Amino acid sequence: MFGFFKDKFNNLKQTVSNTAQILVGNVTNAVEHETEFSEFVLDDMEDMLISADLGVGYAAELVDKLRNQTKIKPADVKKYLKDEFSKTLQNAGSTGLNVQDGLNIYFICGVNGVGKTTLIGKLAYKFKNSGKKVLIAAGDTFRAAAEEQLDIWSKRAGASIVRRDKADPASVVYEAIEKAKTENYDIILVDTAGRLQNKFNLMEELKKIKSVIDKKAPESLRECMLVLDANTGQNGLQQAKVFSNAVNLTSVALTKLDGSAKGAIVLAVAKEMKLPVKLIGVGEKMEDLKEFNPDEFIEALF
Ligand SMILES: Nc1nc2c(ncn2[C@@H]2O[C@H](COP(=O)(O)OP(=O)(O)OP(=O)(O)O)[C@@H](O)[C@H]2O)c(=O)[nH]1
Ligand SMILES: [Mg+2]
Repeated sequence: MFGFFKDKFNNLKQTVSNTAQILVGNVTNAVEHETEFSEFVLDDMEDMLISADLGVGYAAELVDKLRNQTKIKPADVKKYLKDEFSKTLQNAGSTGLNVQDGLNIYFICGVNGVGKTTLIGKLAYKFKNSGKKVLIAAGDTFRAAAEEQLDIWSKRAGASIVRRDKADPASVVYEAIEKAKTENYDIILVDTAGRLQNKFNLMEELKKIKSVIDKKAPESLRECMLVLDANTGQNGLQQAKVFSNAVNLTSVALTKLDGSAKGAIVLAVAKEMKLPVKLIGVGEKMEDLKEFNPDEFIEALF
């Protein structure tokens, strides 16, 4: 795990308190005083898990395991959920952000407005503070204000930027890699567009940018990270599938977790996509980024 994230556990507890209430609190309150897992109780529990945005399949699986068994009692429901959620996060793989010696490239994608550019600004700041030389590649040349926004973030963070108005994003990334290699940068953060004329064009553009990295610096690509807005709930899963087909994702960043009641999407992504959540956005400021820690997340939920 990369050492620049030092957060107080209590903050995370605060951040996920709404999620904890609907995902754990409500289910536990409704179930733990029952004497047995009747069909009525199980149905109720399934509905609550679905409305907490855990996903229909995952909710059904959790409830099915409680049917026709006698070992786990309703009074154990909290511990049961805790164990199941822990297993799901474990099975999704390592959560530490992949950082190595030499050049590290992070490719950041996601639909419009999820918080890609903000995440890049925050990451640039974290890396910069830990003594790294950081270059941002402004791969969103589609939206008019995108590069200015990135410019502001890069200045705030003290990072350099490669931007070319209206240029082909793949050529911007090409140039960034050349610059990083000749000037010994440690980090390239690649911002990408969230919306093009249509989904097909967006995916083709992402593939093209990715292929530049694959050709010019395959050994340096550390993460192909999908950014999801926690508040989109199950829609996020659909997005993950589309992006996964295009660019072979390695991880997820979940933004806007502050105040969201839909943090269960962390578990849904881990379960359905087998992708680890590595970063969480917990506000709009430069410091509001945390490295996701599954154990802490589980403790904060329960
Ligand atoms: N509360 C909160 N707001 C966030 C967080 N991350 C981003 N935002 C806000 O979300 C909005 C969109 O963020 P951007 O970073 O511009 O999103 P984007 O994915 O780059 O958007 P496009 O470039 O249009 O695709 C901004 O108003 C951000 O301040 C977060 O973790 N918490
Ligand atoms: Mg953006």
